Amino acid sequence: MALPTIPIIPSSGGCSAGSCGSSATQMSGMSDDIRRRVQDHPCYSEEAHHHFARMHAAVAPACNIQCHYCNRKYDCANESRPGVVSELLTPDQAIKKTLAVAAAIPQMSVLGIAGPGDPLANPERTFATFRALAEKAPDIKLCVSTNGLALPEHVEELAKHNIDHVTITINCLDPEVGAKIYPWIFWKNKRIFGKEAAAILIEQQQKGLEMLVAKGVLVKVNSVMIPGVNDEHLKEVSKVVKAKGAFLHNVMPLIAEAEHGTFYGVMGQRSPSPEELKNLQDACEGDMNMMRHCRQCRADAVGLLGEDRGAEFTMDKVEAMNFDEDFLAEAMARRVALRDKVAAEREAKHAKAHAPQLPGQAVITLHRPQKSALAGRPVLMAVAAKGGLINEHFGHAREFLVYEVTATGAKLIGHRKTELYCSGDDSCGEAESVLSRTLRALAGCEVVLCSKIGYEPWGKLEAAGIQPNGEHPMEEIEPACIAVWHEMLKAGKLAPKTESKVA
Ligand code: CLF
Ligand code: SF4
Repeated sequence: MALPTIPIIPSSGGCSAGSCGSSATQMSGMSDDIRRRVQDHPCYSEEAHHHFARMHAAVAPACNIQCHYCNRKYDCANESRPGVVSELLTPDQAIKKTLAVAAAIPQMSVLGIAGPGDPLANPERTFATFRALAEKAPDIKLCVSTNGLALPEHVEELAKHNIDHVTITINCLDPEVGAKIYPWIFWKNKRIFGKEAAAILIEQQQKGLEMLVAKGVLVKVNSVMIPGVNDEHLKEVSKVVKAKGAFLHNVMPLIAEAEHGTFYGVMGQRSPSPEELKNLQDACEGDMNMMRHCRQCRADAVGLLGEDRGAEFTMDKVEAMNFDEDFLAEAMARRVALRDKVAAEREAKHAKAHAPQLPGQAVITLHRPQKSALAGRPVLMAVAAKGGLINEHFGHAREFLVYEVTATGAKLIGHRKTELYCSGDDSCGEAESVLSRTLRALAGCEVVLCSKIGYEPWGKLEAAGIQPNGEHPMEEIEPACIAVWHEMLKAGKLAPKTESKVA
């Protein structure tokens, strides 16, 4: 099947730092080749994550190392939140499921293999899946996430299959630190423990990174932030991987719950707070592009980041489908048409953001800083949105995107997960406690933007020092946040804070 031509979204040249979101900033210094490779990848481009979906094929059960944050009954913490993989797939099943998902979800642009073990500890299954999909759905990008131990021996094979997005989880450069994260590795038919094991793993990761960069493969580095173990050390990791040519660094919070049965969970190792995570990401950012929109998804995730449509594609449903040539060609044509449409919309948006200003024209709707606004302080705003638009009811939101809004623009800094507050049944006795948990999840935010909100949560948010705002339904996130920031400035609410309003 012939590979369709991919239109390139033009560089947002002239974009001042942060003035149209971190993704645009990230894209502005790139060559056309790199832009083409990342513009539709929901993990490598923040802007793309509003529009494009990924799917993980869970074909890799085994792992060649042990991480203290992992219990494989609960999935791969390299790339997933805790949760069992519902179905472990054979390569044949994975190929069918991928084609079924790519036919039903035209936003799907990437197939990743991220577990539940390590893809390169299961090379036959991993490469059999990639090989067949490269032939049957050549427009889908192939992506792999690995702990790096077996990476150097597979670099040639990865390059041969045109897999140009590789994630390596690198948690340390120092074996002393590594020994606190990895109790053992399985290396050359032997189990090796402690510092010696960590030293081998680190050497293999760094060698693999250098080899991939030399081949022109785009490398993202994931790091798990473990307070008191590697948090300070990750600044050095960020500098080194950037110097070696990594494209993006994704610092993720440790997930450690006793019920997951992981070493850290059982031992009570704490996870970082959202503020600690942001501070570390900010400290690393000076040296490289940081990913802020990771959802730590499952090794069998399906759909846009932050949603899971896996239940729609169980193998019994997939096996009943017919995948003839016409079916595959039509599905690919739908995907390509959607990508063209999104590219045109994004181009129009960038053109608008960088259009010359007419005399007397209001500037507040553009993502552009105003000199008069420079006195205002940064404000965290939580947004209930999908597809880049503020289109979610407060009570229906399963997550809120968190933006830091300043005089220079709105920048995504993370997300907060919530439980569904509103099930449509107003008498739900659970509502109170779920709402309380949502309020806790939004700690530190001063504004919540959503399409609609009920009377009761409105009052509770206000009492917690968070201003609800339903004035921008169906608007794009960044201009709406900036408009709210300017309203706050005008109302005199942006004087420097002396203490946090929210506990
Ligand atoms: Fe999957 Fe990873 Fe590829 Fe993305 S996920 S293999 S790069 S397609 Fe993305 Fe999920 Fe975060 Fe991974 S949000 S956990 S970074
Ligand atoms: Fe678990 Fe992934 Fe670590 Fe292997 S590399 S132990 S699957 S988190």
